[in-house]
Amino acid sequence: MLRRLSVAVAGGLLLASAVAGCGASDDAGSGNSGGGGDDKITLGFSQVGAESGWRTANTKSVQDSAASAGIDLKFSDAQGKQENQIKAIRNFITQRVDVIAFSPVVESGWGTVLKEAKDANIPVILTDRAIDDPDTTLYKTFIGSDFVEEGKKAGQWLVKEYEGKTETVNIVELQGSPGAAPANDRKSGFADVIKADPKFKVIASQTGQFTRTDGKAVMETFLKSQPDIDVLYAHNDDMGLGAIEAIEAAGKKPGTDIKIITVDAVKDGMTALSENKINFIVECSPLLGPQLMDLVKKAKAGETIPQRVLTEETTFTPEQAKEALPSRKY
Ligand code: GZL
Repeated sequence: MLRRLSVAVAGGLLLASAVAGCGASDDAGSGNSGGGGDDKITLGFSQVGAESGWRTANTKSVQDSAASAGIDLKFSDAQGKQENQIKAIRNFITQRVDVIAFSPVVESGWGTVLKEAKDANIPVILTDRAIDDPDTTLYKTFIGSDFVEEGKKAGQWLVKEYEGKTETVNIVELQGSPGAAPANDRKSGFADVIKADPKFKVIASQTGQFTRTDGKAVMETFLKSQPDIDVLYAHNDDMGLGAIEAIEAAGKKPGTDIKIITVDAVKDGMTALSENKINFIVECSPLLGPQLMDLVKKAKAGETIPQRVLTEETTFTPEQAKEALPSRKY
């Protein structure tokens, strides 16, 4: 599904909707294009890891877009560890890359290494996830979703789904990886909306590390310890898909016996949604590559960049998933 690239700048905020599939070129961008010529921009990129379908699609978008933009990409996979990201950023500084971009695996603990990048006069761009450091001069911009809004959209769907009902709604929650901005914010956004009605009760909430394996294991424990679960809210599709396996193994019907809300809208999640095994998905686009490369060029050229580039996303019901699936790029 193609959405027009709409750009509106207001108070340093650039609103750009991810144009699904447009920027991520189809050629198999190799990513590491080796040492660039003099005028070629070199970008050091530290990725969280490869924990989910979303992350895989995000990595492809960054690598393909760098290749299409003629940017020399030095790509590092942190395997989910902050210390690996800090090491990678220090290596990028030593290598004197032109720009550093990264998706912070957790919100805290970045001040020291980003100060080193700033002292080395290397611009830094945050992609996908934000940090909680109050010093916003440590990075040029943050391009990514509003995770609080995503949590609110999930809560709003639930409120609507149970409108007029009075009986208690028992909710279990699979949180993303501890300390990650999407985990913190999707939890708070959802809680903010459902707190308006005391019938909604979160009876269990635990991290599933954004992975299918952990999502399945934690859902198994929920099913054993909670006799009456009405709803699962999973902070990403992958944990929701793992939970579906556990729910089916327990002889229950996902999407019917236990309603499921997830976030991301990757292909496997959308397929489960189209089969009514998931009831509602809040989209979080991984296709940040094209906009990131534009920002990298602007940062290198010393141009003014909005402090926040917000990616615009939508939501999907089973019917909408059926329509969107054929053209889904990830
Ligand atoms: C969100 C991203 C999250 C996805 C997960 O922008 O950081 O991390 O929702 C991924 O699937 O693991």
